[in-house]
Amino acid sequence: MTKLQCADRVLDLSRVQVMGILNVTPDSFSDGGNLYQASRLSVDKALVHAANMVADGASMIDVGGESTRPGASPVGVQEELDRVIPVVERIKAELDTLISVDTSAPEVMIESAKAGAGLINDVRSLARDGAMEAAASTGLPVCIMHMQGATPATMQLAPHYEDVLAEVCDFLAQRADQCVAAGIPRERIVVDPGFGFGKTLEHNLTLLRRMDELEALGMPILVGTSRKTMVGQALGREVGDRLAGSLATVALAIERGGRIIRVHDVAATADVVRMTEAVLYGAGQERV
Ligand code: 7PJ
Repeated sequence: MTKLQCADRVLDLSRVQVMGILNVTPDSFSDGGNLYQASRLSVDKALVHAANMVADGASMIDVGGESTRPGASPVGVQEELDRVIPVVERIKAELDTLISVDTSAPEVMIESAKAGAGLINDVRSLARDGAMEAAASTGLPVCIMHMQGATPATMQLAPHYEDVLAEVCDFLAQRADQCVAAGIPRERIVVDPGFGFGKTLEHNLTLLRRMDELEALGMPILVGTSRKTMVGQALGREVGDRLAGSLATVALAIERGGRIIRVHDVAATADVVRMTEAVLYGAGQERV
């Protein structure tokens, strides 16, 4: 479980790794205008942002072309391909880093793998038609995430659980079994409790408090709390003012077994990761 084989790269999970978020949606890297196009300029900007995150300590870049914010509208496959693939190709050509692709679309999984991606990150846990087969055919590791409700458009309507930890844990265990049955080796599966995906503030806080219970699944845990509404609600902060709150969740998540930390603010997070690991395991020591 300490090493993840990602195409031609190996991710060492004996140390906590930082995943930098690279959104390639119209509101993030467009050149203005209504229709996003993978113009040279926008791909250049995405590359610069990725390079900065790598320099700041990210060991992988998560490229996402679909907005999964609550209530977001769906994106067509061709549009998602047009957003994502040129950026994956550029990062692969110019940066020495692992590329992850945040997608639920089988076509995007397959084309991303051809373009050099090393990890598939699907908030819908490969539930779309053909997604599990597509992911398996790439041979890449996958991150499966818990979400209550079928889609981001509806997930926040009325989240309800009897026991949020048990339900998230059961879901991930079942989904992992299905992945294995579809030909994805268990050693290539990463699990994620899905902070903010069909959960109230109290659900999210409980999930984080008891996240160590997910370690029993025996698969590496990815954590994504960066700038999320749970931080905003707990602190009463707008999205641009959630760094300190997000960092607190990172330290707590690492203590509870988080191995990959998905964030916007890489430099600050990398320091929190190193400091937390130093306290937990001693300076310069590795957890095995
Ligand atoms: C997550 C994600 C997450 C994983 C997003 C946002 C929303 N992938 N993609 N886990 N969140 N694995 O970043 O606010 O929590 S998009």
